[in-house]
Amino acid sequence: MTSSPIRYERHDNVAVIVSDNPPVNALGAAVRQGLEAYVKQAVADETIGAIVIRCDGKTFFAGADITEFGKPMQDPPLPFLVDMIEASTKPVVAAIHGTALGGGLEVALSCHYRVAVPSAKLGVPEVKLGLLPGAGGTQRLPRVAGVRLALEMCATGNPISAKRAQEAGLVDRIVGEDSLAADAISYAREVVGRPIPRASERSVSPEPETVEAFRRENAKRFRGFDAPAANIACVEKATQVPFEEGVQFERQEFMKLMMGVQSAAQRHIFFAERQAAKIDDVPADTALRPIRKVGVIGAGTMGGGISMNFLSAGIPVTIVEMQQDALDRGTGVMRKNYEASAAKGRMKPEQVEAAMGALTPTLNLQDLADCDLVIEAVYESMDVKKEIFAKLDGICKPGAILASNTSYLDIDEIASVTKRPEDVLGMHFFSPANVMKLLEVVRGAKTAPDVLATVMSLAKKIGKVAVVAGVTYGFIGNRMLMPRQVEANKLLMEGATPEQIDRVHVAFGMPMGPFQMSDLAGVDIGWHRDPSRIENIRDALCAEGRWGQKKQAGFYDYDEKRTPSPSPRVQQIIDEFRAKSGATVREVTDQEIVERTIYPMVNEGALILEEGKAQRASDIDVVWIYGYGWSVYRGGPMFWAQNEETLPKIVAGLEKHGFTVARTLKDAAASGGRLK
Ligand code: 3H9
Repeated sequence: MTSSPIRYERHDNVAVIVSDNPPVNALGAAVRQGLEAYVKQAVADETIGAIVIRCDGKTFFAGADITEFGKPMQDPPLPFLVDMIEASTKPVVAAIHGTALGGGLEVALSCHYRVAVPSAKLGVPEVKLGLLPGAGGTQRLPRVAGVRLALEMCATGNPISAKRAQEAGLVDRIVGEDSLAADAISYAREVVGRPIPRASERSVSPEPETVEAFRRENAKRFRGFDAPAANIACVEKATQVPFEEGVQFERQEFMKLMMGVQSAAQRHIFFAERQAAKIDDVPADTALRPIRKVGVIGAGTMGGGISMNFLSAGIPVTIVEMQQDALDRGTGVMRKNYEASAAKGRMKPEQVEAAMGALTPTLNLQDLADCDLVIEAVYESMDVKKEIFAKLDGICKPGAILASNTSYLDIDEIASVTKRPEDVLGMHFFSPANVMKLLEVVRGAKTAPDVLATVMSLAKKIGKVAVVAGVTYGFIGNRMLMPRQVEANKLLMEGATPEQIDRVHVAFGMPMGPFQMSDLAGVDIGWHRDPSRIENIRDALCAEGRWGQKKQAGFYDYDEKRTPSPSPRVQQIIDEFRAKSGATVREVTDQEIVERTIYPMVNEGALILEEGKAQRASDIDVVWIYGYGWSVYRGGPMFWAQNEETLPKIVAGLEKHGFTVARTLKDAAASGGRLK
C-alpha cells in the first residue's frame, strides 16, 4: 500500500496506525481502506496487545470527506469501519489533537479509550452541514457523554474542549501537548489485558424530560432548519431502543437529510465560504504586507466596531476623531461592549484590559504615520472622504494600505486623490462591525494584488468571511438590496402593508423584512433632510420624525422595549399616497411579494456577475448569508435560484412583472445552464 495515507508502526506490543492525509485528515476512501486493513492486521498479530490510532499534521480526523458526498460511496463505508474498530479484540486508543470532528469523533467513539492534548476540540458539526452524525455518533455519544451533552453537541454542532470532554467521560486522559504520540502508547500499554469497554454496549438512561426541555429551549434557535430536529430525534431514540435499532434509525434519518435541499445548501456554503477567500488572478503564495498596527478614522458605531475586531485579535489600533467628546464617547462604547462580553463569560476581565490597553485614542491624524493599514470610517460623503485620503497620502508611511469603509461609494474616485492608488481599496464592514462576519473587500481598478491578498488574509485573522467585490454602487450586497427596496415600496402603493411584506420575508427565512430592516438601520439614512420636500412615503415618515427604532417610531410603532406593532399613522400616510397617486388598490398575494422582491435580487446578482463585480455566484451567496442573515438552509440567493426555485421559473416571474431580465440569467434558464 505504497501511496496509502495510512501507515503502520510497531512499538513493542503496541501497534500505532497513523493517518497522514492533509489538510485535515478527512476520512476519504483511501483513509478508510488503510484503517480497515491495519486494524485487521493488528488484531490478527498475536504479539500485539493494544492499538493506537492517531493522525499526523494539524488535526485528528476532521470528519468524513465532504467532497465524496453525493457520489457512490467506496468501501468500506464509515459506519462499517467504526463497528469493526469497536469489535476489535485488542483495546484501541484514539490519540486526539486538533479537532476530532464528525466522523472523526465517531471513529474516536468506536475506540475503547480516548486520550487528548489540552488544546484539542471534540465535536459533531454535521448539523451545520444539514446532516447528523451518520456513523453511530448519535447512539454512542449519549452512552458515553450523557444525554444532555449529546443533545447539545449534535443539535448545535459546537465543539467542546478536551477538559469538558474529560469531565463528561468522553476523554479518558489529558496528555502532554507535545507528547501525544508517546503518551498514547504508554496509555495503551496500561490497558492491555483489561476488559474492553465498548460504547455500544453501555446503557443509557431514558430521559424524556431532558429531551423535551432541550427541544423547548431551542425551538426558536432552530427555526426553519430540518437537521437539528433529526439530531434530537436520533439522540432520543438512543434512550429508547437497543443500539442496533437506534443505528438503523440514525441511518434512515441521515439519508433523508443527505437527499434534501437543505443539506445541499449548507454544504454549498461550507465550500463557498472557503472558495471566497481565493482571488482568481492572484496566486495563493503572494507575499503579504505585514500588518502590525491599524489606524481607524472615526470613533462612531462603525469605527468603534471595526477597531474592536483588531484589538480582539491582538493588533494595536490608533483611533482618530475630530472632537474630544466624540472620541471619549466612542472609546466608552467600546469598553462597554467588551465589558458586556466579559459579563456573559465570553471574555476574561484581563482580556478586556488587554484589548483596551492596545487602543490609542487621538485627535491628531498625524498619529497614523506608523500604521500599516488605515481604515476610514466617517460618514458617506465623497468630498469628506477625498479630503481625508488626500491628507492620509501625505501622512502615511510608504506601503501602508489605505482603506475606506464606504458602503456605496466609488473606491477609484477616492483613490484618485492619492499618489498611491495601488495601496487603496474598500473594506466594507457590516453593522455591528464587531459581530457581523461579512467583509466586502472592494478592489479598485489600480489596487495592487499584494494589497488585496494582505487584506483578504487579515480578514480571516480577525474572524471575518471576506468576499472580493468590484467597484459598483453598493458593491454586491447593498446593490442587490436596492431593487428589493424599490419593489417593496411600490407594493405598499398597490395594496400590501409593511407587515405583510416583512412577514413574507421572515417566512422565507430572512431574519427580518425590508421595513423592519429600515427601522433598525434608521429610516432617515440617506434622507435629504428637508421636511418640506415630501415626495414619497419614506419622506413623509422622516418629516414626522419617524426615523425608526431609535425614535420608537418608523414603519412600525415601538414600545420602550422596542417591540413593534403595526402603526395606524403609517397606514394613514400610505393611504394618503395611494389616494394621491390614483392607483387602484388591490390584494397583493404573498407569492407576488416573493416574485417582485426576491426574484429581482437574483436578477441583480446575475448582472453583477456579468459585469465582473463578483468573482463567482457562490461569493454572492456568502455575502447574503454572512452580511444579511439569508438562511443558510436556503444556500444564498444564487443557490436558491438555481437549485430550489429554478431559473426558468424566476425568468418567467420577472418577465410577468415587466422586469428587464439579465442576459446571462435568460440564457442559463433557456439552456439549462448555471450562473458561474
Ligand atoms: C461527517 O463526518 C459525516 C459522518 O458523520 C457520517 C458519514 C457516514 N472534507 O476550513 P479550512 C477542506 S460530515 C473535505 O480552511 P481550518 C476545506 O475545504 C463532516 N474537505 O481549515 C479546505 O480546502 P481548500 C463533519 C474538507 O484550519 C481545507 O480542508 N466535519 C473537510 O480553518 C482547509 O479547511 C466537518 O464538518 C472535510 N470534512 O479549519 C468539519 N474539512 O484548502 C469541517 C475541511 O481547498 N471542517 N476540508 O479550501 C472544518 O470545520 C474545518 O475545516 C477545520 C479546519 C476546523 C477542520
